[in-house]
Amino acid sequence: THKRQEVAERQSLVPTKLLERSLYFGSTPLSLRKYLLREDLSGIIAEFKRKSPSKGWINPHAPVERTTIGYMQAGASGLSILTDTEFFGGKNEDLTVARRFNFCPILRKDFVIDDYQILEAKSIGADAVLLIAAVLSADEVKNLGQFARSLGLEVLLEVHNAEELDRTLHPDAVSLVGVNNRNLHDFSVSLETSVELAQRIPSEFVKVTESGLTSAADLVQLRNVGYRGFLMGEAFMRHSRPEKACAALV
Ligand code: IGP
Repeated sequence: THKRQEVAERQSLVPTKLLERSLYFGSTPLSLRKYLLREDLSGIIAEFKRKSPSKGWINPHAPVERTTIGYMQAGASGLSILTDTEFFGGKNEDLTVARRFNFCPILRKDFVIDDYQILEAKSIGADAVLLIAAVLSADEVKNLGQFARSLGLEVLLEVHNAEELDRTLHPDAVSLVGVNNRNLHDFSVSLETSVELAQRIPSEFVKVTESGLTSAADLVQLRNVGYRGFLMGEAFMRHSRPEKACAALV
């Protein structure tokens, strides 16, 4: 509900010319799928996350530019930038800053419930958006996903279980499937979630495993069951120099 309110407020403030006025209008987004499949990169989607509902403040001070440039130089395949302020302490400007300094694909990480947020994602320079099955109906995933793809953005569909996957996976709307290892109700983390769901995801979708990844052994284990994308936040952000933690793992 806080998102509904936020979107309604911003929609009335921002002119309908949002996209036409953007630096990124007409630019072709980078393909996260392709970057994840490249053999010369790690497959890591390195996340910039200042705080979270489960952990509170993780790193309020790391600068976006140095951190994201460092992530990219370490060999990350892409960046995930939280733009939600209330729960994650992020803002759109974090993404525009990351965009200005980096040439790898950027995922806008937010609670997307409205077309407006997708236009906004494109206008601030994102290449991909996240759609969370737990908070969307099948029709919403389809409509939001098709709208995103009409703008050239890729869609990462996040699921927690087989029910969400079977209910929302729509081939025209989704390019990548992310399995979130973090249980939304009690915040517990189990990589088994990704292991169990791997075979259920059709091979045309690039598989991404999300949350709770900490070691190279975790990545090897999940690569062996088919994952090509590894979304990691806290393991990097809990260090004062997150980009160094990323470089150490890659
Ligand atoms: C990263 P972790 O455990 O490495 O910090 O997790 C990412 O998966 C997590 O931030 C995340 C998230 C989300 C955040 C996954 N899905 C949806 C906000 C909204």
